[in-house]
Amino acid sequence: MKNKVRELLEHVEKFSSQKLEQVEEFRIKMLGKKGEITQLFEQFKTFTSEQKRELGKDLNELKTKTLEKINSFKELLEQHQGKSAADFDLTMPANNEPAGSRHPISIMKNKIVDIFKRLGYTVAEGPEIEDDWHVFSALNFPPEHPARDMQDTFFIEKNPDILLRTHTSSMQVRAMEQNKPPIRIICPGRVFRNEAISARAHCIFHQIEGLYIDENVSFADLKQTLLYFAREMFGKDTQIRLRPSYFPFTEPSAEMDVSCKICDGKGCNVCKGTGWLEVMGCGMVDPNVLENCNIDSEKYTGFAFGMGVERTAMLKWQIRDLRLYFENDIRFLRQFCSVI
Ligand code: 2U9
Repeated sequence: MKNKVRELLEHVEKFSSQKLEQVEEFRIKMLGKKGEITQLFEQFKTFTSEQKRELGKDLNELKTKTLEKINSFKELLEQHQGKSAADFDLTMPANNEPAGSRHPISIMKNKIVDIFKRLGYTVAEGPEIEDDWHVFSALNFPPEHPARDMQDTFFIEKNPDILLRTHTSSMQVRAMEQNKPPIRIICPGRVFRNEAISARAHCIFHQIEGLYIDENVSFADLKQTLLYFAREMFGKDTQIRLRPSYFPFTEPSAEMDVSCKICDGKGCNVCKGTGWLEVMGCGMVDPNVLENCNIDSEKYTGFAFGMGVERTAMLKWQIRDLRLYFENDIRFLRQFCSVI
């Protein structure tokens, strides 16, 4: 009898129906005069006291669960009798499901965008499939320039003029072609590079680049803008430093580091003992780039900067492996429920 009780319990747990008649059929099959459970109770009467002690609890539980199931389905279906699908709000959240949350990359993207919006930047978005001009040539990468090798690009085999953008700078070129200064834009988006997937690299990642072009824009404006960003993002005591660097599209160019929050700049294993963490690249827009986009480089100057969204989130929340973003492990994602 023990096995039979277990088998029926499984059957009850699996039962589901959209029709009242089926629920009634199920009731008769289980609890009717000749129903399965009724018969078990008949059998039960003939058992010894010891057998009754062993099986009584399970049998009662089976009966209770069956009645609960039948009653809950009856109640639900009676409530909805005569209603069509149009009478239900299918967008209502399902009961008892924990609230979802944004992906950490989206949370970080929004945080960065919000900081620059407060400085008067507007968001500009554009195509992921681009052409050579907007990704390379307009940005001062001549055909044989070694800088082109700095980016391992996905080209379309049939037409090497078409490629997946390796940075969102292409969108900024489009904005410069279409608008007159002053231009103050921030360009978030997905970019593609031909890299093997590891803890530190991925062939798809997200960037945010900024561009400010007007009369008299100086390197001091760039530095103050980035200091504001760093303090909004990493805390008001954050220090920044700029180290000389090289990009084909900016001159001079620099890398911006922020002081390590973990050790307060003293040196720890997060900052590899240096006290500093590299956050982004930046520089003054090369006059050739301005001219390529029909902007008078005698009249206007500008600065630009770019950062990886995944990397910024890793620094902010100490995420150790880039692959965590793409694995959809709920134990990782759930940790960002309250961050927004
Ligand atoms: C125009 C002119 C100049 C955008 C810039 C960087 C420096 C930079 C990297 C950061 C990490 C890319 O995601 S990353 O690998 N970017 O260091 N980006 S200046 O400069 C521009 C953009 C548009 C018209």
